Amino acid sequence: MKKILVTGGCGFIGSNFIRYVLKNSDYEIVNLDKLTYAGNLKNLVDIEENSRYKFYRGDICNYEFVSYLVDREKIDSIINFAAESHVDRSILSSQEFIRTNVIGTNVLLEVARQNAIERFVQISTDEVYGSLGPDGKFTETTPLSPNSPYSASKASADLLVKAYHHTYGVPTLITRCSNNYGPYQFPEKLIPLMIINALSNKPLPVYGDGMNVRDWIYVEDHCDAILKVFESGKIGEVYNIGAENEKPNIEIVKLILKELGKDESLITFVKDRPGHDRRYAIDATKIKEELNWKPKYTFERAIKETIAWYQENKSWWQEIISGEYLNYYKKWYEER
Ligand code: NAD
Ligand code: TDX
Repeated sequence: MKKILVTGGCGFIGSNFIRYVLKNSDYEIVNLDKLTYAGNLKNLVDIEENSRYKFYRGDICNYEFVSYLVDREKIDSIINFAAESHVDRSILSSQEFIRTNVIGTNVLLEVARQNAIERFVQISTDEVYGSLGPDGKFTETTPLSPNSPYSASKASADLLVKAYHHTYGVPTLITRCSNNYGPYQFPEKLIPLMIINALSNKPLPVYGDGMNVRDWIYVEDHCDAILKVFESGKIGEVYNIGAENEKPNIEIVKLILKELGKDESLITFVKDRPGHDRRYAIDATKIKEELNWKPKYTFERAIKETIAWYQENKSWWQEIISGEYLNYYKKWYEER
């Protein structure tokens, strides 16, 4: 049985991925997570007793610890989800983004090189390609042109991954996915933030004119695509992942309000995000044709399920939106 080191497995996508892999394969999973503000052990309570799962608290920037762990657990492959992931936080302060996203990835690559790891999958993002005008989509050959400290740190990590493959032959793969939504997403991100504010009858803060476009994919479809890339992707390659579902932000916000039976007067247009990318759109032809992947969920179905999940799991998010989250919310939405 192969053993995969999943980093950042207590975050949104990582926890969904671990659950998905335990259900749909027979791999063993070792989860390494620092438990930053975004990491939450409650995201995986239902599987913590699973005999194919083990958790370690630790930092991917800690070379000695990662080295020890990979050796001790006899890890075969690494899938790196661990990151600082929120664009707005990277605008307030970028240091942690460079540390975890760049230095942390470098540590993992070094350990992979020294331990002859069989496959190294880097979970990147469509944001490394920058911003699109009204037409066209990102393909795997679109030049990297990141615009935020977050996306610049992710693009830097991608370049290191490429260099470690080219120079040392580390067997790497990179995935670049569009915006995810689904259960366990931290409420700083658009969809959970709007659901939670609507449920709490608080203003829904829309940046700029609300016409920035994002391309949305249900998290389980993303997890399924990552597993396909992990198992069948060609070493050294990049795979875009997306579900052809572009929507202006304001449309998403109105849909959430409608679904919850709340009034559109809750919408508040607020100061724009500096350097706000206008549009993202993913061309996923390569993964569809080469790896026979396609999304299983329609947006109409999955957004309803997501809204219902937040309605049914109030205690999960109520615990989160106290403390650190309140400080961040105040700093970003009220003091800027
Ligand atoms: P998240 O912020 O919800 O989770 C990140 C996790 O990484 C947390 O559990 C955190 O504790 C952990 N972590 C942070 N720094 C660490 C460190 N130094 N060492 C060990 N663990 C650390 O993020 P997410 O939304 O689940 O994103 C996961 C990955 O997917 C990221 O690499 C992100 O760039 C990428 N991605 C996200 C999206 C999206 O829409 N959310 C889209 C495309 C790509
Ligand atoms: O309060 C808000 N108001 C608002 O109008 C927030 C939080 C966001 N927005 C807008 C900004 C974006 O146009 O909604 C859009 C989506 O914002 P985020 O949820 O912050 O996502 P985005 O910046 O697009 O980045 C996401 O997708 C790519 C993830 O956070 C990244 O980790 C991933 O790489």
